[in-house]
Amino acid sequence: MTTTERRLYQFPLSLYCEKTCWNLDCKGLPWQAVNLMPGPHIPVAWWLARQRTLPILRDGKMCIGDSTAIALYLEKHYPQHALLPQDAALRREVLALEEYFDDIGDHVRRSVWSLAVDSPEVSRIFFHGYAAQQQRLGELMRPLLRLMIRCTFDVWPKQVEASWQRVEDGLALVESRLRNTGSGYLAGDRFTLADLTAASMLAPLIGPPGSPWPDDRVGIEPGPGREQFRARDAGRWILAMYARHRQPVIS
Ligand SMILES: N[C@@H](CCC(=O)N[C@@H](CS)C(=O)NCC(=O)O)C(=O)O
Repeated sequence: MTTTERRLYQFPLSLYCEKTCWNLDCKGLPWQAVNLMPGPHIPVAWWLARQRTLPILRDGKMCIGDSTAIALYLEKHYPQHALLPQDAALRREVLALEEYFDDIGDHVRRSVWSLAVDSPEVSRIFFHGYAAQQQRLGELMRPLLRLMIRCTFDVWPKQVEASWQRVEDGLALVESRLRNTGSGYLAGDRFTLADLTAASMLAPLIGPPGSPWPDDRVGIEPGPGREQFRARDAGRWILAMYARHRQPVIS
């Protein structure tokens, strides 16, 4: 299948879209990104997959929405470079971790947007990766963009405070799993969907090279916040997962 037959409808800065990009690259599958504008994406997403959120993968005649459903679809139809173990108990463990970290992604997104939503750079950060014309439009709709980010991701003080706690819980779970397995991976002794999900969901906190959020790309100075996350075991592990496993696999 060619890239034009496999398309990923996405927001370039979205952590759930990054999870699916990584998943496709891991499988060595060629694909093409279609970057949608927030707002106008809604009728397109509904038309494609009867849902509101991205990512949505179009694979030939199939349209699959939701990064977890996409991961399961890819595992079934493209078993090469398997991300789910054969062993039933280990597979359940991986799927449970995937579900947990998928949920943590929501809290990471709220927490990091709370730091960037009022920045004068907000539209440049959000529209990085879009065509020049879309970027200009994004600049014009800056106040609307801020409101959309706050309302869509619930970026309000009480929710943000609770989310930072959940982010801390997620980082602590990575650290305790690594101590338990001793293998450098969250479950078993090799890279699985659990590692891919945890690393991509937590990566916006530290911006590893190869992710959509390195310092120079989102325009955040490497300040004490990111340095603090990078210095702890979970942060070092996320950087290692990106360095070791984020390259496209040539099949
Ligand atoms: N659980 C979903 C979450 C997807 C999601 O929240 N996507 C966000 C972008 S990060 C989105 O499309 N938001 C737009 C909206 O809600 O209108 C998944 O794994 O795909």
